[in-house]
Amino acid sequence: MSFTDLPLLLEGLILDGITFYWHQHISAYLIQAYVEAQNKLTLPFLEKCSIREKFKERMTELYDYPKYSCHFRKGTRYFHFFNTGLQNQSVMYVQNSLDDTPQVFLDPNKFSDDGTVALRGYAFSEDGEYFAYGLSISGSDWVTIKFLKVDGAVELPDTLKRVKFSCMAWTHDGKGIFYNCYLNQDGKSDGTETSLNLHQKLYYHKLGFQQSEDILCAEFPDYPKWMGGAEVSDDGLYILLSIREGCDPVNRLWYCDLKELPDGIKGILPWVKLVDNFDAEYEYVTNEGTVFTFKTNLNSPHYHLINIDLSDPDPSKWTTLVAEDKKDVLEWAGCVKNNFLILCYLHDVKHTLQLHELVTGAHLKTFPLDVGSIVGYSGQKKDSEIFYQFTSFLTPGIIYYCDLTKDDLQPRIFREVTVKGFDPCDYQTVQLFYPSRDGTQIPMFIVHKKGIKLDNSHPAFLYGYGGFNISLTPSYSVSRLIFVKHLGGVLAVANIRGGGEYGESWHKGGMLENKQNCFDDFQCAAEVLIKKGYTTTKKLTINGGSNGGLLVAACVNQRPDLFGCAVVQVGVMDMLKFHKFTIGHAWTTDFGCSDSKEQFEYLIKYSPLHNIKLPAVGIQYPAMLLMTADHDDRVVPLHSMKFIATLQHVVGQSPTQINPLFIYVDTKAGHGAGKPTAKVIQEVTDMYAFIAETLHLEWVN
Ligand code: X97
Repeated sequence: MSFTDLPLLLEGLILDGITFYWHQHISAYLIQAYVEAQNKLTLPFLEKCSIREKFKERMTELYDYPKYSCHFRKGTRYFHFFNTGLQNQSVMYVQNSLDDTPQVFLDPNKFSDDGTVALRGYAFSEDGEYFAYGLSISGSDWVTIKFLKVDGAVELPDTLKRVKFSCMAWTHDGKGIFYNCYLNQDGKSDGTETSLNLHQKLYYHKLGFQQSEDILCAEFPDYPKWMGGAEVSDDGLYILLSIREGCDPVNRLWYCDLKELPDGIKGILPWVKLVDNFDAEYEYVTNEGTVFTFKTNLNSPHYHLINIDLSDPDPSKWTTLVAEDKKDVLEWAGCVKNNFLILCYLHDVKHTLQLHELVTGAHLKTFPLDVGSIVGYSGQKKDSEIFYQFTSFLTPGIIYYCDLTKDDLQPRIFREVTVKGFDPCDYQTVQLFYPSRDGTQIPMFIVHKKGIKLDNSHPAFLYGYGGFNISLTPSYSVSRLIFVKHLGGVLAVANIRGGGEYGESWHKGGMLENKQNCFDDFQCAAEVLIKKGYTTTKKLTINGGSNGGLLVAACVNQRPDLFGCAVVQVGVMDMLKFHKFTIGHAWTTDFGCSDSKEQFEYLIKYSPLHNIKLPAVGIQYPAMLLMTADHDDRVVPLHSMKFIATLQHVVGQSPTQINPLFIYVDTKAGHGAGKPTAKVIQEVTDMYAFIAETLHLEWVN
């Protein structure tokens, strides 16, 4: 069947009467034809971008540096992930002691030839002898869980399907795991479907049994959006159930005392409802007997630690273990060496790491740390050592090791990697604070070559996200550094509202009826870059993905004159219908929902799809590249497709619109997680090739 057969075929169907099946069939066919036609326009444009080959060559060369994760101990062994440089997926290694030679434990590159099958989540049994791991195909959120016996990495026959947004928690007897799945979905579930994910259930899988025999442990038939993830306490005696109904940092906290189950797990667990409202978030840290420590934002937007005694659980009896810091945000807490706590704080968008006493909460030590982020940590309550990984804009990675049995508690460098081709001394990172439209001070990082003149001559790349309590801390990116080094660029990352940079109040400042603050903050960032002499409108690119794609598209609609180029990755474009597809309903916590009149009123004001209009005379839309993928089941590709169709129809037809308006839809790819290196390199190559071509940037050696 060819594209031209379509009208005939459609007509025939209308005469026959369209059944639902045929309707779906034809929609899929039409969409595929549409995507192919769009890609056929975009690819030749990208292919003729003058720097494309050079960028890919340099990216391949510079990305080829060793990438390590922290080592972590499980049972009697140590594990870590390692990528030699360009391997599509990182390989998991095992060793008996830190001095031993690491052996390959699990090589995800063997899962597929093109690297499109990725590891998504894993869990070791308490004794470290069994390993459960998730596999995701083509970037989809759907996961299949498999099992290995760790000794010899022997595959077990157990396979769990239709798993999504799942916990993986072993009971300490090593007999099985808790996991979540959606068994009620009709039709395909390969990540190309758009059907809603509702009625997630919690199961217990007993090793050696069929999935059909798994034990249903929690379900919420009256609350289709609830998702209950299980965790096993450090002492193995309790199951904790965190129930969420969206992406807000709030959860109910139910638990089950395994002592109450002399016959083991046989059905729905007898849950005790410790917290049965969505007023705050409670994250389990550890427990000593019945006294449980939680990290919470209850009456504390910057988070703090509390103790709750299960034998006297009335909220009036809850006590503060580590008080809220009025400036810094407590991001996570872990227990190590039985009676120590490791606390990671965010201080003006930079991480700090502290050691505290578990019993009193007292501060013992702050680990020395450069300006940047902690992106990896390992250390369990029963361990007496920790590993943590540091990164920043100009530091690819340093892994520290600290033996807590030593009196000096002095961390030492365990691994440090460098990237040949970038001397950090040639570049400079600055953090500035600028006022947004309403006067709120917004932090922004800027990275550029040392000694540049602020004469508005430089191309700039401005990145943002602005939502879901997610903070953008400094990170290392080879592609962005190539932009800085070889395209003479200025990299800017704006920590706009909606993120978690200053706790829950910063998040709330950019959600629901305050969402416009995100766009204002981002547009003010662009104006600051121009006012301070870094760049000019014509040389400014804005970029964001997912919720950040929404940000970029909304800003382009509101200020088409302010940007030269915009790259929108896997963006949310239809704010009136996003809740109708896959897990979209979970985002109503940040966005609101068009089913409510009040929320409709503010959504319609900025929804990218509904705010495309011909700009005023003399103004055109910036060059735009939308990127999405066929297996993105987080933000389904229809968002980008409807947006580009409308944009090309409304704006593209105008004779004064010279800048190109393109979409590229990748295949065998999803929202981003687990993307193989080959695809990552191709994606950034296309993105920067497009930027350089449309902004007329020259490659400098
Ligand atoms: C999600 O859409 C994740 C969807 C699945 N999910 C929830 N709640 C989470 C979870 O609905 O993983 C959760 C995730 C982040 C923060 C808080 C909760 C959960 C559920 C049960 C247990 C633990 C966690 N996310 C957003 C996304 O992808 C932002 C990050 C996660 N978006 C795409 C938002 C708009 C565009």
